[in-house]
Formats: sequence, C-alpha cells, structure tokens
Amino acid sequence: MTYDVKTQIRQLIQEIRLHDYNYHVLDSPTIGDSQYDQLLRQLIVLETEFPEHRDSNSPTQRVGAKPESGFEEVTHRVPMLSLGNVFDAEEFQQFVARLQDRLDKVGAPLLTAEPKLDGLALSIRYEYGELVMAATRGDGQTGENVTQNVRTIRSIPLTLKGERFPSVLEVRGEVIMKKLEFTAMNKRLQDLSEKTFVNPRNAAAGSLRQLDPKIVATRPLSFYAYGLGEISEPLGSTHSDVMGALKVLGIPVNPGLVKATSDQIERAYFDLLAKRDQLPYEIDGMVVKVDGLDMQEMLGFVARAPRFATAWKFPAQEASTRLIAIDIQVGRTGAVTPVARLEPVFLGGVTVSNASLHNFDEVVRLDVRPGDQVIVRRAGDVIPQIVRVMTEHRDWRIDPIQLPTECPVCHSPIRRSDREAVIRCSGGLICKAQRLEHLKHFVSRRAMNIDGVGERLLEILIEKEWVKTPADLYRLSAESLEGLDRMGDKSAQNVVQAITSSKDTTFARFLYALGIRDVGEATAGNLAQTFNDIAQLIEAPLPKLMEVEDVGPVVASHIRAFFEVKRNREVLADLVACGVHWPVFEPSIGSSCSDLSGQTWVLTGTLTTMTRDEASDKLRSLGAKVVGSVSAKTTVLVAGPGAGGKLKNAETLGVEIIDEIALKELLGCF
Ligand code: 5U1
Repeated sequence: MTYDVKTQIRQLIQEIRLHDYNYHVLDSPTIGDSQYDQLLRQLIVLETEFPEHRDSNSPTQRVGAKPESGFEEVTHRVPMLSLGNVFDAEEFQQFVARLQDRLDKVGAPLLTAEPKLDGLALSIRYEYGELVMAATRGDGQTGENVTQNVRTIRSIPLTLKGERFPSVLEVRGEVIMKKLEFTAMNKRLQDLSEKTFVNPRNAAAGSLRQLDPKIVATRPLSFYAYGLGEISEPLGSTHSDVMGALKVLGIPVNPGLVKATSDQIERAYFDLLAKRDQLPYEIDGMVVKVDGLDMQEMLGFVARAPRFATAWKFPAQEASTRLIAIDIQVGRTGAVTPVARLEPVFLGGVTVSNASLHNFDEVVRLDVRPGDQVIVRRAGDVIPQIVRVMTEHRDWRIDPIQLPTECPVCHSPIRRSDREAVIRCSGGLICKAQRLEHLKHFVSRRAMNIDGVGERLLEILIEKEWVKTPADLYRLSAESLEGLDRMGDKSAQNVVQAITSSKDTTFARFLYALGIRDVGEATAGNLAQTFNDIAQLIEAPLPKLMEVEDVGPVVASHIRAFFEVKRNREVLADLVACGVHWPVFEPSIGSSCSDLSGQTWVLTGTLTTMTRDEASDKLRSLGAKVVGSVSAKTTVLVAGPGAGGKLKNAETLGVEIIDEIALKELLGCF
C-alpha cells in the first residue's frame, strides 16, 4: 500500500515537472491550465495524507516556505566573476587583438555572442540532480542564501531532467523580470496601493531579496543560465556545448546565443541593438566569449574578470540633466500626475525632454525640486524615469514641491482615497482636461473608432464648448466644422460621416468607450456577454457584477459608482437617443445566428475579408469570449495563413480549428 502511494506520488511529480518544463522553459504547453491544476491538486491531496512521502523538491513546494528573518551568508566555492566592458567597435577590436596575442600559437578563437540580460546574478547548486542551494552574487566571493525564494521560480527545475548529470553542478545565470510581466505586476501592486518598482531590474532584485518566499511566489521572475560554477565532471568542451547540455537537463538558457568569428561579431552587435526594444526582457549589451573551454583556461583571469569574455555595452540608458519644472497632467479618470520637464538630453538613441514621476508619493520620495540635476533612465520602450536626484548640486534655497490642493485646469478640489497613491481632480467632466481625455478615449479605434476626430479637433471643440459630452459629437454638422483647424468642406463631411458610421457599434465597444474606471476591453466584453442590455447593467447590484469574469469588488464598485451618477445615465440615454445602437444578442432558438455563449474563441494568422477586430466584435456579439491565447479552455481556434504557435498548441490540445471561410459561414447572419 505504502509502496503504491510512493510510486503514485513519484509519477505525479514527474508528470508535473515535465509540464512545468514544457510551459516555462520550452514555452510550449501540452496540457491546459485546468488539467495541470488537477494534477497538482491530486499531488497535494496525497502529500497531505501521507506527509512521510513528501519531497522537499516536489512541485507543491513552489508556493513559498515560511518567512525568513534574514539571509545566511554563503561562500562561493568558485568565485562569481564580473565582466570587463567595451563600449565601441575599436575597443572590441582591442579585446580581440589581446585574445589573439595570448593565443598566438593556437590560432584565432571561435567566439560566442549572447544578450547581456539586465537582472541579478544567481548561482544554483544541484547535488545528485536535486536543487540544494541558490545564492546571489554578493561581492563575488560571498553571497546570500536565497534558496527558498528561488524554489518559487517556476522556470528553474527543482530536479534535473534525465538520468545523466554531474553529481555536483553549479549553474550561473541571471534572474530577470520580463517587461510585460513587470508592467502587469506594477499595475497589480498599484491597485493594492503597494509600493511599485521603478524598472524590471529593481523588481527582480527586490523580489529575490524579499524575506517572505510566499510573496516571491507571486512575483513573475524568470531565470536564464549563462555559465557554470563548481562542477564534478565536464558537460562539454565549448561554452556553446555546455549551454546545450544545460538545456537538455531542463535549465533555461538564453535563446539568443550565436557562434561567430570576431569579424561577424560587430554585425551581431548591431543586429541585437536594433532588436533590443522588441525583446521580451531588458538587455544592456552583448556578452562575447571564447567558445573553447581549453582556450578559456589558457587565457585565465585578470583581477576578478575573465580574459576570455567581455561585455560590449549598449549606449548609455542613463544620463544626467536638469529638471526645468514639474508639470501636472490630469487624466481621463481625473488622476493628477506629475510629469518632469527636462532639459533635453540624448539617451539610448533618442532625445528625452519629459520623464515620468508616477505620482506625488514618488516626488516626495525622490524629493525632487525644480533646478535639480537628476539622473534619467530609459529602459527599452518604457517612458523615461527619474531614478535619482544629485542633491550635491542642489540650490537649497528652492523649496520642496507642494502637493496640489486644487486641479490646475478646473480648480476643483483634489481628493485622495486611502486605497491608492494617486490623487484625483474631483471635477469630473466639468474639468476640461478630463473631458479631453475622456473624449479621446471615446473616439479611439478600439472604442467607437471615429476616424478623423483627433486630439487637436477635440481641443477646439471643447474650447468652443460645442462638445461637452460624447453625445454632442453626434450633433455636429459639416457646416459647423468647416474652417475649424483649417478644415475644408470635404474633410468636414468625412468627419461627420465617420461620426455617423460609429453609431453602428457593439455593446462591448460601447461599454469600453464609456471610460468607466478599470473597465478595459476585456472586462467590457465580459460585461456585454453577461448583461443583455444597458438597462440591466445600470441596475445590477454589486454581487451580480462580481459574478462577471475578471470583475472583483474594486472594479464592481467603479461600475456601480459610474451608473449611480445621474449625469452619466443622462449622457448614456442621450447617446442612444442620437442613434448609437448595437445588435442585441438573443439566444439562438429559431434564429439563423448561432449562440456562442459560454464558448472561448481565439483568432490567429491573417484574415482576408475582415479585420481581426471585426471578427472579434461579431463573435462577442454572439456571446463568445475572444481571448489571446490557446488553452484547454479554448472552444475554437480560427486560423488564417501565417498561424504559428497558437495553431500548434491547439492541435496538441485537440481544440477545434476552423478557417476564415467556416467563420464567415457561422457569421453569415451579419
Ligand atoms: N550573458 C551573460 N551574462 N554574463 C554575465 N554571460 C555572462 N557571463 C558572465 C557574466 C558575469 O560571466 C562569465 C563570463 C564568467
């Protein structure tokens, strides 16, 4: 009996490990989320019932152990080295010349090039295939023991894959946070009124050094290996072979590694620089290494850096400049945010003259004042940020910035709720700044999609007080628009035509266009599927709203708050009176249209007779949910030419796949 349970636990662990590897390392899941959860639940049940068979490296242990009071010091058996730098092609050629000098008798070395990830160095030790310890770099000789935290990083295997591995294997690499995950995490933290991070690197470092592993388990950290520490037997004779061998053992290695001669490296560098903003993570250069491990050994070290490798750094992403002023912006939902106006500075290939300060808490934290010399950082495609004030150059006669008490645009009082760091103008749509942002959102492509009504025209219409609410747009005539912003009669007619066409919309787009706080496209789509018409939604109590997917108590309260404002209800009625309408979804009995409620659809590849937005709108109006990725929950995948990974996943998961012709047949009633 006991043997059976033990075997069952072992098999479940092996199965879950394989799925973790497929998902986190290969990026290619072979089962859906719910099947995975089911396996994990089975394992938890068995381990709870038979704790004597629980394995410390079981996948169930990734949720995070008890909080620690501090991190132990760990001495690295093989020091964790740092890298020398070069900053241009000339310095790189000097590095190559030094290599060739030293390897005179051996011949020109083959090199490797790989992205230099901007994160935190980590050493992970495996003994007999089991993860036993993980430590930060520290000073290179001694680091901090962060094993419990590292166990929560899902792409790091707790047990090596396969049967053959060195009894001692120390893997070195970088812990990072991918850009999209960083933005989403910061948004979550902000919603919870918790401290946000300035950039993905700080987020990765702060998370890894967090004392409560349960919190670390909620942070989307990733790891990529780039080298080895102590090792009981060799894994290969070249760096590229070693990386290949690590991959076979289930360790994620950076996919960007290429082999090259020194002449090809310069091209590889500029290719990588050009691709930098498209990569899912931040990089700050390219690491070039001699591929042969025997040559690496011959070359040896100088101080604490190897002679066989260098980092060819990208142009500076940080620069110092002067803060001219702190401007105040008022957003669509009244959020009052400070924006730093800077003396223009050339940074990472672009001229920067504004930087984000997030919110006024950040202004207080940085204690930044007009005239200060500041360090500005530009990270990938993220808005530049002020990271530090050089107070040593400050003119101390300048006072700290005061928190505004009234809106700089409409002079309404400013309010702050306990739950968030943002302060807000209380003027609502009386405030011209809020009105402008609100209208910009209303006309935007994914909302009412009114082409030709841009920011400049909206500014004029608001200034003239011709447009106070979105419904006023529908009362504009071509004659009144002629002459505005140098508009001719043809353009004026086109604008009016675009406004008129937008009346024919979908319920989801309409709800999104209303600009209710925290109701993005996906939530609007979910609301549109749950409530058949606007009257039902207006009356819906909080519990009913919270039944809608993705709608928690905060979003539900924002929806309620929006509809409780009489003026909002009046604008809504006015829009409908102006002719804004959408197809009302009726269940399919007796109808030629299909009822897709409860179904989840994914679109991939190119559609030729309609845009993806149009197809999504139509599917949603039939009750389907349209999402971006394939999982076991997907009902149908619509695949056009050029479909790739999603199509492969759908095939693996046995999801129904149809083409555009079949989709059109289904949507034939439109
Ligand atoms: N990609 C990469 N980053 N990085 C950092 N490779 C790499 N190698 C390093 C370091 C410190 O050191 C080895 C050359 C020992």
